[in-house]
Formats: sequence, C-alpha cells, structure tokens
Amino acid sequence: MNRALLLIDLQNDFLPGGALAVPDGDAVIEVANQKIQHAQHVVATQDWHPPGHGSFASSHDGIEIGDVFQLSGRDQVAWPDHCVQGTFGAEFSNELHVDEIDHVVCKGTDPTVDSYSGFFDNDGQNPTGLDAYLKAMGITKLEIMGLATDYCVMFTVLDALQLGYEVEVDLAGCRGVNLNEGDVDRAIATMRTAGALVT
Ligand code: VGL
Ligand code: ZN
Repeated sequence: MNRALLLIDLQNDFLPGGALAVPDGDAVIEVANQKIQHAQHVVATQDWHPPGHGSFASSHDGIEIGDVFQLSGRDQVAWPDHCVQGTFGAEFSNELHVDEIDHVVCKGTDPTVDSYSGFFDNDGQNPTGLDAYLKAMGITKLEIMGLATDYCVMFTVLDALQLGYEVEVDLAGCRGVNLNEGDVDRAIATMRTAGALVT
C-alpha cells in the first residue's frame, strides 16, 4: 500500500451552522464518502483546540474576529471559538463514514500556537505525528481534500510536498473561507506552484 486519502477537518464547526462555517462546506462530505469507498487507506485530521486557545478572538482584549494580530511572534488571524476539544463542533460530521477512517491526527492542541497544517504547528516546530505514521505505513502518495482550501488544506499540501509526498488535490472535495476575496484562487495557485496536482 502506498496511497492514502487524507481528509482535512471535516468537523461540524466548519459546516453550515458551525462556529467557523465554510461556505458550502457540507458539499464535500459526500465527495469524501465516495473517495473513502475506493481508498486503500484513510487518514483524517481533526482541529482540536483547548478552551481559550490563542487563535480565538475571545482570548484577547480588543481583538475582533478576522483581525490579524501577533501570536507568539507570528501573524495570526483571529477566529471565532471553534473545534473546542470534546464539543459537538469538534466532532466529525455525522454524515461522514467515520467507521472507514483508519487513523485520526489531532492538531491545534498547543494554546500558544495555531496549527493549520496536519503535519506541523504554524511555527513549524512540533510534528503532529502524521508524517511518522504515513512513513511507517509506507505511504508515498496522498490525495488531500477537505476544509478549508485556503488554510488547513493548503498548508497540509505544502508540508506534504516539502516532506516528499506526491500530492493530488481534487477541488470538488474542498471549500474555502475566502476571508479576503481571491484567497482560494491564490491558495490553488500556490499549491500548483509547489508541485501539487490540483484538478
Ligand atoms: C481552519 C481556521 C482555523 C481550517 C482551522 O481547518 O482550515 N481554519 N482553524
Ligand atoms: Zn482551528
């Protein structure tokens, strides 16, 4: 086995009605379920923040959702409280065929730094264990899909390429936040330039 399907953050808070709802985000669940049927190996990431995480606007005085501020010396977008460990919003969508997921990787657990990539936190320091797991499984090719195109999908794709994986992204399985107009288009261009096959 050398191929895995990597599902990014298919959690209630990123779906319509959730705290950080990605427009049309629920459309990707059925795409995920179809791909799961044909996948040899399925891995999922789960955004998994402690209450009061440093990426939440509510954790800081005078910072509004969408503001960019400094968190541990890095630019950080201020998000609404989302994917708090143990809450409904942090759970995978009920529609997702979770029984078929072979391995789950949690990220964003350090309160002082955000983690968009499924491989490392945003300062690139602490690995989540995903790379070690995939390497141990002999996986060299990844199909990556999920939410959100312009954050967790893109940063996971860029790290995967950097780590030497062959990466395919099917945009039918991705939706973006587009906080600034054009963010999703720029994310697609960035992933292509870095060497991902984006279809
Ligand atoms: C995500 C913002 C904050 C994502 C996670 O899954 O793309 N975006 N946390
Ligand atoms: Zn998050």
